[in-house]
Amino acid sequence: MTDPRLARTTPAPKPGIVHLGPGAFFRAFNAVFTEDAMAHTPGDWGIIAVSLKSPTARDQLAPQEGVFTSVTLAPDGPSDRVIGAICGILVAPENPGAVVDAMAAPQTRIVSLTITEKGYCHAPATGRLDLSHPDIAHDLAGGAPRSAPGFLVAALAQRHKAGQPGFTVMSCDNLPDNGALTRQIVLDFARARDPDLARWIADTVAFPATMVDRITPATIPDDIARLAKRTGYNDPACVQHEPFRQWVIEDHFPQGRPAWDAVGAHCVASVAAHETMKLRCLNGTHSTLAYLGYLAGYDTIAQTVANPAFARLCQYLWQHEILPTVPQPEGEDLTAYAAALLTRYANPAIKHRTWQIAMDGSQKLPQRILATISDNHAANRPCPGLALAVAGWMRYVGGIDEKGAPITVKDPLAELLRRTSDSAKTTADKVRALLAVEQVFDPALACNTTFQSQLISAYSDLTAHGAQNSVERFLHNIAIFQPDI
Ligand code: CS2
Repeated sequence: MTDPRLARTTPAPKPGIVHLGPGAFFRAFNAVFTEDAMAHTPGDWGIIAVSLKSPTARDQLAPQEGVFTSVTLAPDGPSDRVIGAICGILVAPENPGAVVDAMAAPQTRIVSLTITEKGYCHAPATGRLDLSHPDIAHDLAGGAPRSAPGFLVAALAQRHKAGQPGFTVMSCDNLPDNGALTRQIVLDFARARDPDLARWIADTVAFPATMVDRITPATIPDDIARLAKRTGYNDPACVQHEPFRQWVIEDHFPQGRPAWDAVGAHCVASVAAHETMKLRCLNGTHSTLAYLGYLAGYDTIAQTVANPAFARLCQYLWQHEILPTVPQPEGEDLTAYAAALLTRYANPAIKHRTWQIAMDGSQKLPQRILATISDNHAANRPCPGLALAVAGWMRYVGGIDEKGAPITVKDPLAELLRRTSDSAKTTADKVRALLAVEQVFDPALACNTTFQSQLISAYSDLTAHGAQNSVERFLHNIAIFQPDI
C-alpha cells in the first residue's frame, strides 16, 4: 500500500512575496524563516513560488497545496517539520503572464530570488548584464519573458504604469554584493527597453543585499522513503538540511518585510563583510573539496573531510590564504567561524555530493576563490593552496577522471572549457589556455606569472599522482618549506 500524500491542514497565508527559484535551498531557508516570522508576528507574507524553467517543483508541491517537510539532519538523527508558507506555485514557461501579474499585484511587496549564479545572465567578470545571452536577447526583443531580469522589469513596468510603488527585490544567491549586482542587471535590462522606466527603478526600487547560509543537499528518493517510514506520509517535495542557518540582511525594505529579525535573521546596515566571509571561507573550501574530493573518488563532502589530509587542507586554507583577505564582520569570531565549518562539513547525516557542488564552477570560481587569490597577490602573499584548488577545477573540466572515465561536467561553459582543455597538449599549454577564458579569469590574474607556475606545478602533480596524493604532498611540502605554517 502506498503512503498517503502529505496534505495541508492549516489555511494558506495570504501572499506578500513572490519568489523566483523554488528549489531545495529556498524551501529549507527562506520558506522556513518566513513561516517562523509569520508565527512570531502575524502578517500577509505567504509566498508565491515561481519556477523559471522546469515544472518539477510545482509537480511536487501542487498536489500538497504547497506544504512540504523541512527535515533537519543533526548528526544524532533527523527531525521533521511541515512548512505551510508557500501559498501558490507557478511555472513561468507555462504561463509567463500569470507570473508577471503575480509580481505586479499590489499585495506583492517583495520579490526574492534563489536562481543560482547563472540565473542573473551576467558576465561574472564585469557584473553587467550579458546582452548576448539567448534569454536576454529573446526578452529584449519583446517576447513574453523567460529570464529573471526580463520578469523583474516586465512586472516593474506594469507597477510603474499603474502608478504603484515598486516591490523590493531581494537576491538570496551566493554572489558578492548580490543587491547591487541585481540592481545593475535590472537597470541594464530596463535601459535597453525604456530609459524612463530605468530612471524610475533607479530612483525608487530597493535591492537589499543578503548573505544566506544553510547546507542543503539535493533530495534523493532515499530521503523521501526514509521520511515516509518515519511519518507515514509521502512527500516528494521534502528538503533535507543541516541544523545551522545564518541570514544577514541589509535592512532596506520600503514596502515592509516579515519579522525575520525576530526569528534569528540579522538585519543590518551592510552585509558586505559577512558576505565575503561566507563566500570565501565556506563556498571557497566547498568548491576546493568538491573538485579535489571528486577527483580523489569521494562522493560526498563528509567523506572527503573524513580524510585527515583534506580536513587539514581546509584548515591551512582558512588560516593562511583565506582569512587574511576577509574583513572583520561585526559580531563574528572568524577563527571560530572557520573551525565550525569543518564540523558542519563532517556531519555524517548530510550527504552533500561533491558532484553537486562542482556544478557551474565557471560561475562560482571568481567570487569563491579567484578574488581571494587576487587579494593575496596584491598583498604579496603566496597562495599555493588555492592554486591547487583551481588546478583541481581545471582537471575536472577537462572531463576525464583519474581512472580515465568521463566526468559529466554541468556548467554553462562546459563545452568551451572541454574544447579549450583538449586543444592543448602539454600541461603548461592547457593551464595557459584555460587561464585565457575571460568569462572566468580576470586577465590581470591570468597573466600573473607566479600564479601560472603554481597552477602548472599543481596540475602536473594532479596528473602524475592523483588528487589524494597531491593534497598530502602539498601539506608535506608546506610543512618543510614553511615550518611556521
Ligand atoms: C555549495 C552551496 O552548491 C554549492 O556550490 O557551496 O550551495 C552551499 O552549500 C551553501 O552556500 C551553504 O549555505
